[in-house]
Amino acid sequence: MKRILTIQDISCVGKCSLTVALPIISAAGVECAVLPTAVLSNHTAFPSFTFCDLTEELPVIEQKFQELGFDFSAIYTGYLGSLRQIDIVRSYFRTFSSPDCLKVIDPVMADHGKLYYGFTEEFADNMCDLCREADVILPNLSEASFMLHTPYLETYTEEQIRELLHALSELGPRYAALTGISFAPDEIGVYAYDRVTNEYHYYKNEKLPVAFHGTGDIYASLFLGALMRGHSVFESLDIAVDFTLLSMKKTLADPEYRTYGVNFEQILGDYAKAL
Ligand code: PXL
Repeated sequence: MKRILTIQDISCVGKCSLTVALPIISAAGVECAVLPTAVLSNHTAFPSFTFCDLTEELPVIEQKFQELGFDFSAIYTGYLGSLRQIDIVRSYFRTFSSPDCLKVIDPVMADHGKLYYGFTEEFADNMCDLCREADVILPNLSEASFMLHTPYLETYTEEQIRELLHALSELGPRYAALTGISFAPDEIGVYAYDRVTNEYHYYKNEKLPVAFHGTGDIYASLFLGALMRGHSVFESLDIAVDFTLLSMKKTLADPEYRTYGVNFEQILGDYAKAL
């Protein structure tokens, strides 16, 4: 059984980051080791939250992992809270790097052209630097534009998306995948580029008229689970599109649904079977 390490915060309430990654990657039949970067009472889309920073513990844990000889088939990072945490993740990448350890970065920091609360352009530049060391990066269009210093595109052509992907892959990662790409009002999907084969890949499905918090984390976790189970990068991106949509549909069908969480639990059985 493969073991991956995911590095992100844990928010006690509000499904995102570790509370999403752990169940999804486990459902994929892959061991999910966790490195919590901070404990929040709830994610930051709620009106207020508490925050306990665990930064100083991360190098201590790194040293212990090294001493005990742990290795990982992938390191997957999501929401990181500070410049120092980016540096620490870089150190983890280097400490545990091997040709068999895939580095996957979801550079969580922005959406709809705006940085999330607490993030700065300096953070975006540092995250961009970290992305140079990854094998796969999964930004949305906002994150890509902050990292590349290009204007945020509300509407775009396929050519513009390909140019962005090319620029992202020039940073270093073999695969760059832009999430949330839509060329028609009723469809949305992922557009990806493989720098080595020079292949582009677009996969879309239905676009629902609602946005839920945490879907990016669900998407990245579904992707990694599929990848670790032996699907190709492009196949895994497609599987993640389909099951993210399915989990959003399950949420909408729930009379008590809240926009700050997705009922991904209800698709885990089918996801496991599909892998
Ligand atoms: O979904 C990304 C995410 C992760 N963790 C925390 C967040 C967010 C997005 O806002 O607030 C704490």
